[in-house]
Amino acid sequence: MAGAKAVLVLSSQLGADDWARALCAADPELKVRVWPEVGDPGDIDVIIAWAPEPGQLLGFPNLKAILSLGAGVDQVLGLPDLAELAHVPLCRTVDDGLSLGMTHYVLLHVLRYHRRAPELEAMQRGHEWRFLVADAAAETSVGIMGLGEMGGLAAEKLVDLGFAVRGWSRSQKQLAGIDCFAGAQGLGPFLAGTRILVVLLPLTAQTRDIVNAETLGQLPQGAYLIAAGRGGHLVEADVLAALDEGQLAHATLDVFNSEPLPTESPFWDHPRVTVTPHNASDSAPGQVVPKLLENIHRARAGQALLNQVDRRRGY
Ligand code: NDP
Ligand code: OXD
Repeated sequence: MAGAKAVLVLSSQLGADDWARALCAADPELKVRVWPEVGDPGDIDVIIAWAPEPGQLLGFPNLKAILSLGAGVDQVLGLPDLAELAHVPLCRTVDDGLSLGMTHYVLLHVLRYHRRAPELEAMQRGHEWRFLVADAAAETSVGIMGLGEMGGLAAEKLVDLGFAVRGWSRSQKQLAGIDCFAGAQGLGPFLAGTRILVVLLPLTAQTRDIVNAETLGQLPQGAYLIAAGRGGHLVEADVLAALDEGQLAHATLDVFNSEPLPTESPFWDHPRVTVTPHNASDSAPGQVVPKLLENIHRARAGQALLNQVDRRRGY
């Protein structure tokens, strides 16, 4: 296979041709193929993918690495193919631009709730002039589930803006200005003091369905939900019930059980739901390609890869 090594890009959702072009522009020597033009499967030593279809990762005898275009890898880890590929490392995307984009999304929607934008918009629709003020930021508690690349930066920026920030993670953290909670025993106390809940967890066996009647019921009444991790975190019927009962005042949802969100979903027309189309943040090829190239070189040189996923942990 010497001399014939090639990278295969497969992503129907994320513009595989654009990624292939960006890779070739950054490294003109690199041989890049785009699914389904695979050529000789024996040439393919690295696959770059977002959400492969079952079977798409199989049949490449010289595969050395799978590089995910997502920060989350549940859409790859969920494939039955992975059992046969236990020897092939899987890496995810970690990118400052992606974290910053997510931070903008979180700030946009936290500020929207903090400054009572939904009420102000309703007042405008009703031609109602009433002096409506926000609480002090220090009295508005924002709780972030997941203090990793996404949640960590968003939490830091919310602290800078004066909010009372708390975070929940798997392992205990000590972060300046943030009230940190961890593990199953930390979840209840974390939720009890959270007015605006931001979900930025990876989707794993432990976090699936974590936003449910029981956890929502532990928030103070009239809390807000901002969900931008994965749709599998949400028990959607419980979110709707919490909205209808007033346990949740409003929800901003970027991720759903089924995407694209089905046209018949009650979320579309719910007066207290903001729907965004899984666009909270995005990786720009220009920023991510150098990291993909670094991992391709490392895989070919037999070196440790960057941002390798711990498959047992699920993220
Ligand atoms: P990281 O792996 O950097 O961080 C994950 C965080 O979640 C860590 O703090 C981790 O804890 C915590 N966590 C994981 N499992 C548990 C658990 N069982 N209990 C408590 N905490 C847990 O991921 P990122 O921040 O890079 O990304 C998070 C997710 O955001 C992605 O998996 C993806 O699903 C989603 N995403 C969504 C986008 C969108 O546009 N909507 C864009 C990009 C990402 P610990 O620190 O202890 O390991
Ligand atoms: C990601 C995403 O995981 O865009 O990167 O959701």
